[in-house]
Amino acid sequence: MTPSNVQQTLVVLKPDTVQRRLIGRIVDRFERKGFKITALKFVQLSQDQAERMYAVHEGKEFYERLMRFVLSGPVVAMVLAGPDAVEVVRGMMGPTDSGQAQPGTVRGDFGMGQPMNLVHGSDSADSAANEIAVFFEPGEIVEYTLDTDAWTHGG
Ligand code: IDP
Ligand code: MG
Repeated sequence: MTPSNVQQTLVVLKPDTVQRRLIGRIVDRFERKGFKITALKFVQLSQDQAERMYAVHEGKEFYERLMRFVLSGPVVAMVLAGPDAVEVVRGMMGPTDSGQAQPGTVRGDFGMGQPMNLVHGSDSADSAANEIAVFFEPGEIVEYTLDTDAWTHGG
């Protein structure tokens, strides 16, 4: 078995997911894929958290609209662990514009555009570390073993 590059990544189920009652369906996809949930919370973002999460987009033409959207209702934030988690989660999400996303991806199956594209996933290991810190204290990340680890990634 090849050695696995186990990473942690931040996933946020955005306000449209919560309002459309799709939380369970989307979490289910990540669980079935084999990811391990190491932290999870249901939260209304503060302005400060939203600004930190989307700092790289400040000044872009869609920034104000994006802020209004992510602050419009509660979200689910979670940390997922697994081999190449950043890249694999991004693949499962699909491209930013849900209208262009392929069937089989979260955005392709449930979305029609942007900014309402259901899910956020970190785009690099560095972003993941910064974004996880926006939502979770280090003590809220739970390290544990699943009996199925060996069956999902040769643990
Ligand atoms: P990503 O979520 O696929 O990583 P980013 O480019 O990081 O996409 O943009 C962050 C979020 O901002 C997107 O998920 C989407 O909600 C929103 N967004 C990005 N580009 C546009 C746009 O051109 N129009 C409207 N909203 C956008
Ligand atoms: Mg992004």
